[in-house]
Amino acid sequence: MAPFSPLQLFDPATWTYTYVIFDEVSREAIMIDPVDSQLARDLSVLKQYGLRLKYVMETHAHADHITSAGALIEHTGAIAATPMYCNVLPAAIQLKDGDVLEFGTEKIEALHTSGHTAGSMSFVWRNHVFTGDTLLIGGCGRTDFQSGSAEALYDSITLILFQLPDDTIVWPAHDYKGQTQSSVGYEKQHNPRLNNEHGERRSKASFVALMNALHLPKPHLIDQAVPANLMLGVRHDAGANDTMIYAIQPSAGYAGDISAELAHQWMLSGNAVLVDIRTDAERAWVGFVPDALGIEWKTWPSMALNPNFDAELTAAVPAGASVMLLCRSGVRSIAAAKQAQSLGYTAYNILEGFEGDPDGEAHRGQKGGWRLRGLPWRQN
Ligand SMILES: N[C@@H](CCC(=O)N[C@@H](CS)C(=O)NCC(=O)O)C(=O)O
Ligand SMILES: [Fe+2]
Repeated sequence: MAPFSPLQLFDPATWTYTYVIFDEVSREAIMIDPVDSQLARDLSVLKQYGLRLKYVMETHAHADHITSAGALIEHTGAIAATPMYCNVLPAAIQLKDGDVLEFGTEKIEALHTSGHTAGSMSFVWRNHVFTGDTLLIGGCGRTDFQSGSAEALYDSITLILFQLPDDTIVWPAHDYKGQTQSSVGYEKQHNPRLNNEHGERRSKASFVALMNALHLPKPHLIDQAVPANLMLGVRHDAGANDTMIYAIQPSAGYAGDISAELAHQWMLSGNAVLVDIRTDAERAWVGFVPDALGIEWKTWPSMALNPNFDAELTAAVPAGASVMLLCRSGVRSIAAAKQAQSLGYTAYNILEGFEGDPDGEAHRGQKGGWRLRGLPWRQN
């Protein structure tokens, strides 16, 4: 297979690199360290490459910019994966050392590389390592705030990252000089934080002394960025949209309840398949949802369970996909979501069902905003 590289995206205001990697066949993607002000760019990159964002990952709780992870979840249905010891509580996946995430047939492994912060991680994919602020090109992350430790950083770099093969490509979270990538072999030989002027490896004591003498000014956004990043970038200051990540309410037996708006967005972005489980008779009478897959949960008029539900769903939707179940009011769809989840799907229940308001158009005196381009409304 031809070698391929991560997409490297740059935020010039904070000198931050965001990375996108994806499986070429399934188009499932992950994004590492996205920046809030670049949300529109990042969404358009996903669209341009035809990608479905599966995971949004953070190497640490950043001090110098605010993540767009929460907003990306809202827009794409991605799942947040953050290092466990960074205490980003709303993230659905709390990564431990050695955890592996899969996207398509690709795999990425989390390595706990503490030092810049206690929870910091690096991520290894093929012969690439995303080092966050643990190892920078010709440098390393500072260790003077946010539970930083120069001793831990020395061990993480020399005992973990420098043990990767020399030809592993190094992709840092920041570069302040316009450099884009390096390799483990090059950094082992030439990184001046780890090697003295004679090219010899510094002792841990010498490294610690060097780090303690840096006296860098504090990142100017630190006081806003850290609390925001502990909430995946969802701010609680005036004007911020507090409801964002709470649009998914976890629930027992299925992936969770989602609002009509979120379901509509996921449908448009192709992140989940909308399954309309109302009876054929209800759909014909009340209105269809364009582009939805119609699979009855109960049959009319007996309202007995449809014995072919499982077969019809598995025939129409690929295994492992995300599905969103819609009924009239959001009750039947709970049972259907549990059933879909048990069949191996990531299944969501759409709150309020067909009576909900996916696009702000349902307030016109009658419910049924889901009938977006459907049949004419029938009074009854
Ligand atoms: N001037 C930047 C500060 C940049 C900064 O401190 N970056 C951190 C990463 S969050 C670092 O470790 N820098 C390493 C260095 O400058 O050597 C700002 O105000 O945001
Ligand atoms: Fe950092």
